[in-house]
Amino acid sequence: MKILTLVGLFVLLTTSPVTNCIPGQFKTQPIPHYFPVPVSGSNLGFGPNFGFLALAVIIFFILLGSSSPKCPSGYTLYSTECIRFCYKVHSQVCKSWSDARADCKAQGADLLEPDECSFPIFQGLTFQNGAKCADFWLGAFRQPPSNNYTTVRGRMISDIFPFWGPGQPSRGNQECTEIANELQFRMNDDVCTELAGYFCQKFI
Ligand SMILES: [Ca+2]
Repeated sequence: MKILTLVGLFVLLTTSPVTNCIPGQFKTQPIPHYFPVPVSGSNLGFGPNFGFLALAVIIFFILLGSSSPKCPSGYTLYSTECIRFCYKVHSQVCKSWSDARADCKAQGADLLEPDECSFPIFQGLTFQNGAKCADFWLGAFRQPPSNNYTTVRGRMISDIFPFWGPGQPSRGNQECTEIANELQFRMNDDVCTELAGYFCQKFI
């Protein structure tokens, strides 16, 4: 739609009537001159139109550059001063962490990476409306024997990460991270083969 508007603007501006291009002697439609005006007697008729053509081109590229990318179908934009991405909540079919990640990847996304910028998305989160999964996998895990949790993009998550739930991470045989309903949607580590919903994240 924006492209059609721009094309219309382009056509309108570049086909506007040509007047005598002598300053102070406009007869029908005074048009400001942004380029030198042909001298009297040699009016070639391109002075004002050429100016508007250049202006239309400039406006076109300004609007083109300011157009924002859109999220894929089914995804919602999350945009703050801190971070910008698209996400999709899967709450109807509960999967293991590996299967959940595979599904996100099949959509050209990955499990949502927990960090200080993205975690506020879970504030006030409620899944009372038909969600079949209580907890939701996140894009962070550890690979034993390492005790360190890292995100799917390789960022370390320390034990003092402020969004861990009380007493977490508890480790043991728990190697994958989730948003835990019973922890008021704070982060928990859990057994990766447990079934949970998941958040897919796609950066744009
Ligand atoms: Ca735990």
